[in-house]
Amino acid sequence: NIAEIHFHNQLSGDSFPTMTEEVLAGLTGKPKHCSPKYLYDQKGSELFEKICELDEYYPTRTEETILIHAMPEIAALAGKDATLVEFGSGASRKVRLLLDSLSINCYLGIDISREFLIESTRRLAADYPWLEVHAACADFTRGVALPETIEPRGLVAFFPGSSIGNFTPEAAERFLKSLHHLLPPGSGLLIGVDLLKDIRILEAAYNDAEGITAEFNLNLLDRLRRELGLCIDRERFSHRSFFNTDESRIEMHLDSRVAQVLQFHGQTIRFREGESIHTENSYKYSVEGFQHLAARAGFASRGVWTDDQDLFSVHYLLA
Ligand code: AVJ
Repeated sequence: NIAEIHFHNQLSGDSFPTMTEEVLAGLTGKPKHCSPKYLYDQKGSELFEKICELDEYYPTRTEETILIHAMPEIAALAGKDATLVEFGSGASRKVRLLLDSLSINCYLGIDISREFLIESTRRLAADYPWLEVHAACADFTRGVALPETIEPRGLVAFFPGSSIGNFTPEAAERFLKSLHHLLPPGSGLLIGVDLLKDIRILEAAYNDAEGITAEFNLNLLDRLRRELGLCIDRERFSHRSFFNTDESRIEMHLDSRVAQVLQFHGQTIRFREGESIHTENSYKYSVEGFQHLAARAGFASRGVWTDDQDLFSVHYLLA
């Protein structure tokens, strides 16, 4: 049972800046930081799937419940014979809910994690034999483009999981503007957005008891060591995440347990004891706050659904 997918490689190895340059700029920056997209190598993508199943990590199951309840309305908004484009498709699990209930001919999954993307979309193609399945390996933080073989008609973009929260509000607005530019008028954007809530619930979701989130964060160091040859020791760092109320975001950091010095491409990188690498932001919004942001990017709200505890929101926006 061989399932065919159409694969598009949009991650060119020599695109500027390269991973080495970006990581070097982050580690020599003040404060030190690293883009969260580098959390998703094969191992990182697998660890993220484990996070999604944790008791403390409410976003995944809450978004799924909301989607199931809202499905009749979403189906009416999406119309017939749609092409579904998923940003950050990961394990392509949530999209199955849409494929089961909407009228979709063609699916394009876009993800930065190549092997993970290919495996997930192959499984999808095997399970939905009538579906035309495309996979594009791309870093959509550098801009969005559709492969030429995708017809830009009846498009529904799907951006689940509150991955939009990784962008600052300004960058989120720029990203949504570029999506708005890409989508022909009448296209939809179905987007999951995590909501502001009790700080204890938020902080527990990023500090799980099993330590999977810590493992996910620390895996970044293993990746930098393996792929870039950076001599960095995970034993010398610890995971920390907390809610920054002023910025309305969860921050994830890797704190240096000791004072240490690293050499990387002719640069000296010094850490004070306790100094951190800021590895992720996860912004939280109110429903209205996100609707305003989307409106500034040119989108009109056609529907918004939440769960009964107001943990998470799903928006249907019209381009
Ligand atoms: C995939 C970016 C939505 O911010 O909740 C989960 C990533 N980081 N636990 C999030 C994440 C730590 C996740 N997003």
